[in-house]
Amino acid sequence: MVLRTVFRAVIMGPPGSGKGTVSDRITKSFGLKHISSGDILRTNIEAKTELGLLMKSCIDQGQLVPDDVISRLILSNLRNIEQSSWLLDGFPRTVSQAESLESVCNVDTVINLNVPFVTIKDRLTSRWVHLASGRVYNTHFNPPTVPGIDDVTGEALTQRDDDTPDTVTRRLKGYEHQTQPVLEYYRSKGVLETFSGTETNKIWPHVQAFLARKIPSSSGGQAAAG
Ligand code: G5P
Ligand code: MG
Repeated sequence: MVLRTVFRAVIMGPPGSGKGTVSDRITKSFGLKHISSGDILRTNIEAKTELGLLMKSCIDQGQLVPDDVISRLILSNLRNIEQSSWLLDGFPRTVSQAESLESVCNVDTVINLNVPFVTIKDRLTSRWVHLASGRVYNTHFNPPTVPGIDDVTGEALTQRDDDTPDTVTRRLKGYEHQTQPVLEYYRSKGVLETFSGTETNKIWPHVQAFLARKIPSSSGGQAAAG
């Protein structure tokens, strides 16, 4: 009998904790497919889809979009890659979203980036992004080779509308009230792994070593015989 092995991970942490940065390293090292709820929403806004137009003001104000909308969107993305190993970034963000996810699959591990709020604020106001790919830069931490230009495509970088100081404060408050309970949810299921620190380059080797132990060697990217 041929067994199919897939690995399903979630990455959590406050806004600006480095989820996108660490996700990029995880996908490069382990081949998991990266699904970012924020990137999907921003792509919809950019393309002016009905969903994007409806959700734009919510996101720009630093509020969460409704649970039913985001759950439907993410679960439909997951259905397209159910034979692959994946990493979910930015979802689930409420206990209701975590329950929706659990209704379709179990999560193997939840990586929690525990970065102090004081560290975060400066990072976000100096962030630049390549919208189409979700690639993230920072004028201090990882600047693009040419200022304002994406290293890979040569296209222009932009700043996110929700990276203003006031909106960042609102997003951090929302995280405390709505998302921290999700950490408890996963802790009680025994799948939560927390990595604390103030620098991604110091946190990353621990995440990498943890995943190297955790991920079955046959499960990177595509489902494989196990
Ligand atoms: P997002 O897009 O999921 P957030 O707020 O969760 O947004 P964000 O802002 O994308 O998270 P991140 O991915 O955790 O942050 O961090 P990052 O981009 O990797 O790093 C931040 C910056 O710091 C970058 O410039 C990076 O280069 C730099 N950096 C990284 N490490 C270091 C370091 O060690 N040192 C320094 N100096 N810099 C560093 O969600 C956006 C919105 O979409 C909606 C909500 O409205 C949300 O606010 N949304 C949802 N709503 C409901 N439910 C959901 N599930 C939703 N998902 C998204
Ligand atoms: Mg992100």
